Amino acid sequence: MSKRYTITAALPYTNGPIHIGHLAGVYVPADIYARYKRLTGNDVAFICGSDEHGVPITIKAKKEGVSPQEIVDRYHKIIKASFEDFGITFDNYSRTSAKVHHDTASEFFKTLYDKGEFIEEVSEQLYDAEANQFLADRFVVGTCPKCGNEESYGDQCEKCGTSHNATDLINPKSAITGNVPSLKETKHWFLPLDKHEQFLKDWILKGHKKDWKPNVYGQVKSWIDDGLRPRAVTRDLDWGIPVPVPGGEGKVLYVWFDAPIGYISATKEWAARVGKDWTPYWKDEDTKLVHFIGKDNIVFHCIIFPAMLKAEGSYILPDNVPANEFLNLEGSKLSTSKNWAVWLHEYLVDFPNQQDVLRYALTANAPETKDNDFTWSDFQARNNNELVAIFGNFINRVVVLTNKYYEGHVPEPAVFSALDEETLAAVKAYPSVIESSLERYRFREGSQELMNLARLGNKYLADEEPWKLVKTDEARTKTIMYVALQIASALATLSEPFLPFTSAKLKNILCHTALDAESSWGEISTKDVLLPAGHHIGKGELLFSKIEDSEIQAQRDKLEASKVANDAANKVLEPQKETITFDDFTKLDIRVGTIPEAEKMPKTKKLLVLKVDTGIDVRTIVSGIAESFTP
Ligand code: B3M
Ligand code: ZN
Repeated sequence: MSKRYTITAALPYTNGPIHIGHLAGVYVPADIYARYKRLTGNDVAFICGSDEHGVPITIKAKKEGVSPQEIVDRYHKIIKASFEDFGITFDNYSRTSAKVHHDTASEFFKTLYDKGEFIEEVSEQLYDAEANQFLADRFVVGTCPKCGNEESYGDQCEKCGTSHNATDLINPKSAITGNVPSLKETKHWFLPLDKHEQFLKDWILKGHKKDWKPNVYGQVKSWIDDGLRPRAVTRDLDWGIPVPVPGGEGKVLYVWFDAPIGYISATKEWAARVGKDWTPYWKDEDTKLVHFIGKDNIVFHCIIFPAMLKAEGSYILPDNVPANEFLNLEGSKLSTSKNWAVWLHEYLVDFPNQQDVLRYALTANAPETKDNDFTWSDFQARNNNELVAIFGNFINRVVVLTNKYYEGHVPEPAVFSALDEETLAAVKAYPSVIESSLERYRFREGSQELMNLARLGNKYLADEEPWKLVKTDEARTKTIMYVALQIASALATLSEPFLPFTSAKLKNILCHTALDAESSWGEISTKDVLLPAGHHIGKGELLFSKIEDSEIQAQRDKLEASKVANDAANKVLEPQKETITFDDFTKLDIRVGTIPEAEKMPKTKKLLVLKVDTGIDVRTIVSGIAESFTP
């Protein structure tokens, strides 16, 4: 039955390009799900956009000496292009600097304000007097009160995922100056999460959310069990959405207040563009809202945003939040600052048109239930042993033999053997096998089921050996090729969510569009014939090609070079002498001299001969500055 789906993928912070960790954790699974839902006839809004507010962007801008706007403009473009390059089929990729978002977020805040849903309170907040700045979120680092991680941010500890107030940090330090902050009074608006505790308990713990992934359910339960407290949803910062109520001058909305509302504004923007009404996607109880995120975003999507939506009153709540764990790279944590990453735009330079290989390797090894490791050797094995040796090999044989024996026409089958019947029945079952994985957000399993279908085809051909039979039994050969072509056709359709570029190529080779009713997902289980006898297919093209050891080594070398550069940058030299005291220092006679005479040293390019008057004596100094200074 057709249903309406609002599928969101976490809005990436626009302070850098995106890497394989983002793709594996959020965007590939979300895209597989959205494509699958569309293919099975549902009404889908797949929504994302750039998260352009928040401290990470301000910090990056400060570091580069440019405006935050310049940073977000630069990375919004790069990130958007990467998503397009990898076939992520957002219905809308918006940005939180868009007017529609500023309006929507302001309005949302005002509604809660008018309903009396906030606590307005003057309290003491961390302040860096030297930087003349309140220290919120990533502007302050300290020890997490829950897990003891010494590098927790003011609003969230990335190690244990807990969200807290900056004043909860133990030994806080300013990320701007390194100073120990002082406390200064300021007014903010707080969302009383404690007030929503009962609702959250009923909704998540007592409700039907037991089908959420154990990692998500477990984290949420532990936070609720620990007790919830009011959280400030405004900040003393100058980059963000201005607080739209009296007394809010000079303050902005907390980025985690405005960002999830970005899903709503992006839906509005999309609906206006395609001439639809956005409201059912967010307000109709029959709509299924699903948030794809990484595990560090769980608290915001499972506690804070639902509390906001509930307090507002007119919105639906998420049906599921299938958060993934983290992906590591060759045994170490992915890191933007250490350049320990595989950047999507760089990958495509080294492996042009091989988006599906990365999509597949990341899905087959996705960090669904625990942190997982991406290694280049696994990437190579997934390509060479599965995509090339199984999927590609099967398709290649089918297409080449059909062209060779029947000039590209699907042959008329004779009598089906028991194995043929069994094989055709197995093909019919595959859509529901894959669906059952995807419905439970098990994308790894789904990708392996797809590969099993290719395996089935490959084994069928290897066992039946039509290339031998063709000399002796024409009728049997035709039947075998007919069966193999049905498998190929099912693969073309069922691979679309996982391997969209390959699926498009394969549909093109099999001339799917020439079929009366284009073979669709549902028809695979209901129709007896996918490619009818007489249907003409095209010539083959190789779907995948082998990746050589040298290509893999080049990638490892690239990572090794990052490590070397990084180690050099962080190298701490052992002190060669003891540190002197200031008194020792004052014993030095340091003088400013004047230069009464300077001339070029004959027969040299770089040297000037200087007379330097120190006030005590006049010395001659030869200095290598002649290329930059004239005498
Ligand atoms: N920008 C965090 C992140 O990039 C944040 C997600 C927002 S989703 C509303 O990990
Ligand atoms: Zn922690």
